[in-house]
Amino acid sequence: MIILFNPQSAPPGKTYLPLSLLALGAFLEERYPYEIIDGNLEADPVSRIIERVGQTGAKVLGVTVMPGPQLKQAVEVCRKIRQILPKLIIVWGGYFPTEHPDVCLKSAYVDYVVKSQGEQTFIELLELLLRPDGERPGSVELAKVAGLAFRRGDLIQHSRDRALISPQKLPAMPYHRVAMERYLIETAIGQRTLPHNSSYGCPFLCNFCAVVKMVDGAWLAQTGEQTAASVRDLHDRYGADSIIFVDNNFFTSEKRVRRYAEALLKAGPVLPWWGEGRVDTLLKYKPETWELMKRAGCDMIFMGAESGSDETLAQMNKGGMASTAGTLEIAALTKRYGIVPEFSFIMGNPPNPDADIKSTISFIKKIKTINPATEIILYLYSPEPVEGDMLEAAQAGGFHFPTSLEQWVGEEWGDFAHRHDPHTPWLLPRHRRHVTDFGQVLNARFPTTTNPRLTGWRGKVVKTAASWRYRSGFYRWPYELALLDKVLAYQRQDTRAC
Ligand code: B12
Ligand code: SF4
Repeated sequence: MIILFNPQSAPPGKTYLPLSLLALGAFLEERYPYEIIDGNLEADPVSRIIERVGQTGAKVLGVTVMPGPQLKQAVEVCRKIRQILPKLIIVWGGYFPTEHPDVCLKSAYVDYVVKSQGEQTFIELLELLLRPDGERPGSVELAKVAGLAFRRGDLIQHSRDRALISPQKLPAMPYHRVAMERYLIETAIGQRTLPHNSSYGCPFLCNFCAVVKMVDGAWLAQTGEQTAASVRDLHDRYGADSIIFVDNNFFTSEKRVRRYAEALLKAGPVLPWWGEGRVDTLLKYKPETWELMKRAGCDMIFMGAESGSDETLAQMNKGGMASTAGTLEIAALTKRYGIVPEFSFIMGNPPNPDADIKSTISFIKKIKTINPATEIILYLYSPEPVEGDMLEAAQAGGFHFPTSLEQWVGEEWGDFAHRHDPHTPWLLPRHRRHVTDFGQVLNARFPTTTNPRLTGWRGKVVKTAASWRYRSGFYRWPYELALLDKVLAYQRQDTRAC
C-alpha cells in the first residue's frame, strides 16, 4: 500500500482538487494499492496517516510539496511521522523538491525526491523499494531511475533528467479516489468550478519562473479534443459548471485551442473557463479564434505582463515578442471580445527599484484607462533557482536560499513563496510599503469584478473613497481604505500586493 499525501494548500472552502496526486494515482491504478489523504480536508493528518499505515501496512508515503504553507505542513507532518514510524519510506515530489532537492534530502525525514513530472519515475522507484526480497536499493540501481535524487550515507546523488511524457498518452484521472463533491469551489467564473491540467510545461525560459526548473523549456499537451472530453466528463459526472485550466501556458498552440473550443461547442452546453497565457502568443491569434474562444466560454485570461519597462522584460528573459506595447494592445483586444484580462506584475526590480516601481505604476494606470475591467496582481521579484540576470543581481548583493527545511518554514522565510517578502538585497521596507499602498488604492479605485458583493453600493463606496488618491498619486498611509477593506473585504486575496 502507498499513501499519497497532499499537505494543506488552501484555506477552507477553497480546496483544490489534488491533481498532482491524482496524476500519480492514474499510473498506480492496477499496479499498486494506494490511497490519497488530503491535508485540506483532515483536521489531524498525522493521526490519519498513522491510522492508515497501521491498518494497511503501507510502506511508502508520497508527499506533494509546493513552496509556502504546503511546505510548512509537509515539514510538520513528515517530521512527526518519521519519529513515530521510522521505517515508513518518505518520497517528496512537486515544485519545491524539484527546485531544492538537496535541502530536502539533507533533512532527516525525506528519503527520496522525484523531480519534475513524476509518474514514471515514481513507478520505477516503487519497483525498487517494494521488491519482494525487501532489500534496500543501492546507489547504482537508484542512479538508473531518471528524474530521481537520493541520499546514500552523506552523499546526495542525482540521476539524469527524465524526458516528459505527453499528456496525450497519460491515463485518465482516477477521480473516484477522492470525494469530488468536496472540491467543487466557487470562483469568479462559476459556483461549481473544477480544475483541469491539459498540458505540461512551457516553451519559455523566464528567469523568475519556477516552471523553468521543472521542464527547461519543454511543453507537451493533450489534443483539443481530449481536453474537451475531459472537461465534458467533469461536467457530466461531477456537475462542474466552469473550468480553471491550471496549465502554465494553456494558449501555446492556437490550433489546439481552436480544436478545444470547436469540440466543446459541438458536444453540449458551453462551460465558462479561465486559462493562463502569454501576451505575445495571444496577439498572434486570428480574430476568428478570439470569437470562437468567447463563444466556447472563455471568460478570463491570466497573463504575465510583468513590467512597464521593455528593458526589465529583457532582463527577465521574458523572451518571444514580449513588450509593453503588446500588453497595452491585448488590454484593448480582450475588451473588444468581452474577455477579462488578468495581468500579473513583478515590481521592485534591480538595479533601481524606485524607478522600476514608479514606471510600472504609471503603466498600470495606462492599462486601466484602456480597459478598466483588467484585474491586476502585484508581486515583488522573489528569486528562483534559475540562472540569469535577476538571480545574479540578487546573489551579488548577498542573497542565498535557506540551507535547511527548518529555515524555509521559519518565521524569516515563511512568506517568501507568496512573493511579498523576497529577501533581495536592493529592496527596502519603503519599496514594499509603496507597492502595498498602491495596491490598496488601485484595488479600491477598481473593485474586482470577480466579487459579486462589490458590484452594487459597496463597490461605489470603495471606488469613491479611493478616487482622490488614485488621481493625485498620493498612496501613502491609506488607513481609511484599510478600514474599508476590513469591513467590506474589497481586496482579492491573490491581488493584494504585500
Ligand atoms: C493548482 C495550483 C495551486 C492550488 C493548490 C494545489 C494543490 N496541490 O493543492 C492553489 C491555488 C491553492 C495554489 C496555491 C499556491 N500556489 Co500554486 N499552483 C497551482 C498550479 C496552477 C497547478 C498545480 C497542478 O496541479 N499541476 C498539475 C499537476 C499534474 O502537475 P504537478 O503539480 O507538477 O505534479 C507533477 C509533478 O510535480 C510530480 N509531483 C508532484 N507532487 C508529487 C509527489 C510525489 C510523491 C511524486 C513522486 C511526484 C510528484 O508529479 C506530478 C505528476 O506529473 C501550479 C502551476 C502549474 N501549472 O503547475 C501553481 C504553482 C505550483 N503554485 C505556486 C505558488 C507560488 C503558490 C502559492 C505559494 C502562492 C501563489 N498562488 O502564487 C500558493 C500557496 C500554496 C500553499 N498554500 O502552500 C507556484 C510555485 C512556484 C515555486 N517556486 O515553486 C506555481 C508553480 C505557480 C507559478 N507558475 O508560479 N496553487
Ligand atoms: S511564459 Fe509564463 S510559465 Fe512560461 S516560463 Fe515565462 S513566466 Fe513561466
